[in-house]
Amino acid sequence: MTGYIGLGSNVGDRLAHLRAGREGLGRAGAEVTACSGVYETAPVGEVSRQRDFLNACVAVETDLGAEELLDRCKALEREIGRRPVGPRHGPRPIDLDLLLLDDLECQGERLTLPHRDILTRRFVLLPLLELDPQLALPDGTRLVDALESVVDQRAERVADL
Ligand code: PH2
Ligand code: MG
Ligand code: MG
Repeated sequence: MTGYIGLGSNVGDRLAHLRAGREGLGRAGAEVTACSGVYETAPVGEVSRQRDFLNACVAVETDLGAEELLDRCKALEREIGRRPVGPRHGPRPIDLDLLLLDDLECQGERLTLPHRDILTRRFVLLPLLELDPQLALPDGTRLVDALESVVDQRAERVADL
């Protein structure tokens, strides 16, 4: 299966955390086949007074099922130093979000695919479109068409992953 995973960090050495995430995914059974650049982005969500994030996305090939891939992402987040406390949308050393997995659609307590925030977050759209400018959701919605509604969200490419 082909998947897309979003990486984010706004605590400590943000770039090192993203790179640890990218490297850890390979060891966890999700072979990284392409990496976007790294974007510095304004925080989106309930906690607005926090440090800017670094965000990126990777494409992966995996034989894991969606739940197993999610479990391994959570384990990797803990390995890189994330503790399961703190406010929703608050600061975190690493966030690994499963965005898309083939054309899978599911809605559960732990996992929703496609990720519910793909179309409303510039820090997700820009790196995903770098990986595939034609990318669309399973229902056919093209990601490029969502860009104009999020132009007010600050995001600047600052590094390679
Ligand atoms: N993640 C959040 C909440 N807000 N804002 C930016 N810019 N980047 C993120 O990765 C991010 C966020 C919750 O996961
Ligand atoms: Mg997130
Ligand atoms: Mg998350």
